[in-house]
Amino acid sequence: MAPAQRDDASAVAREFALGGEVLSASPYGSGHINDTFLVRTTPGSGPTRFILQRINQNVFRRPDELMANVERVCAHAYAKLRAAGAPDAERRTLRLIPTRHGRAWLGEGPADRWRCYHFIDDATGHDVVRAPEQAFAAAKAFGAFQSLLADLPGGRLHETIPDFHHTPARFARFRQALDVDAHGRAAAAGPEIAFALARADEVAVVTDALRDGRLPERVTHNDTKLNNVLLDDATQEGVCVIDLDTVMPGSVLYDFGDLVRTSTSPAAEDETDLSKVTMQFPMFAALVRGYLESTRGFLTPAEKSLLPFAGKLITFEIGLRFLTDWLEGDTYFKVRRPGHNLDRTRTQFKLVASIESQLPAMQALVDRT
Ligand code: ADP
Ligand code: GN1
Ligand code: MG
Repeated sequence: MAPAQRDDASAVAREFALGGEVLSASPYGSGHINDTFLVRTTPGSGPTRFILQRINQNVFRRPDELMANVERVCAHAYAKLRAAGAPDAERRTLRLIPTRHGRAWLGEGPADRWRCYHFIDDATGHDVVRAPEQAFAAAKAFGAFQSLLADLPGGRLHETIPDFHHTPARFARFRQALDVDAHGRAAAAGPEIAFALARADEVAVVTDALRDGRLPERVTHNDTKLNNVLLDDATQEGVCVIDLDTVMPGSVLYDFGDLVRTSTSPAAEDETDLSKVTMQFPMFAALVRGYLESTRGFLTPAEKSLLPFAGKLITFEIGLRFLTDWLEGDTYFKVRRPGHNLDRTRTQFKLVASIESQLPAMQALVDRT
């Protein structure tokens, strides 16, 4: 996808019912998928900051289904929070700003799809975890989000990316990319490829259990990295879960697993000094406490027991996806330097190794909680 131009984004922002005049639209955030802009307006009847996003249609092939999901999820979450008397429901869930023509999003046919959200003030999405309190807050917020959507009316959500967390399918795609080696890159990733191949027999644990009914399907977020929940700048409390593009049927283990991947290591996802990458046990303990606090009412014993393994599985799966994208020529994730996806792979696999060495202790903690 061509990088979005600022001028484009300002012009697009004027298509939405923002209340004031658009002053600027600047690239914003560190997401790997969509083009995100912070829009500023003159004071009108309401707020002066908004988030404008162009949906990545290379990744999301059915953007109208995606937006239909987002619309339903936002409406349900907001209605429930208000009904529960939450004093700050406006900050606790994303809300779509309609277009000037009263539509929930902009674009149709082959055109780009754009949407606009209220800006959540005084809260931040962190790329790296700094304190157990942040891990606790993030896990509690994602658990509460699952709880909020447990009674979503209107039938099953669309699968915005089929088999998104089907680890065996991800593994098969990796094998295929390795066989083809279209860019002659496999030779440079010998240790990473060997690491992946050595773990082939563990990839189906969760998908098999879902298929056999040993684990329930639920509405899950599926992209619970730490920077996809905004934490209050003053209190570090979880304020708002964002990035709703992959909210769809899934397993809670996908969500908890990605929290372990992104909220236990003190190193960035693309850190090149691997000595910094480690699964910090106090962060894991905080994740477990936070997550169980908001999910105790519905989590089954089978789900709870697999929480530690899920951390390993999802970290491995995302590492596998980075490695596959590297082998396929960097067509999926945004990259900012040569070898970026390979660096990300190494970080994920180092973290997998760290989790593996602590898995018995992680399991013991969960089992006695
Ligand atoms: P991507 O799918 O590319 O990750 P996100 O939806 O996560 O895109 O948005 C990118 C970044 O923009 C987030 O990490 C967050 O910092 C910021 N952001 C997104 N929505 C909002 C919002 N409503 N209010 C404030 N910041 C937001
Ligand atoms: C992407 O959209 P973003 O940057 O929050 C990706 C996730 C990966 C993550 C790795 C739709 O998340 O699946 O885990 O990068 N999202 C999609 O950082 O593929
Ligand atoms: Mg994001």
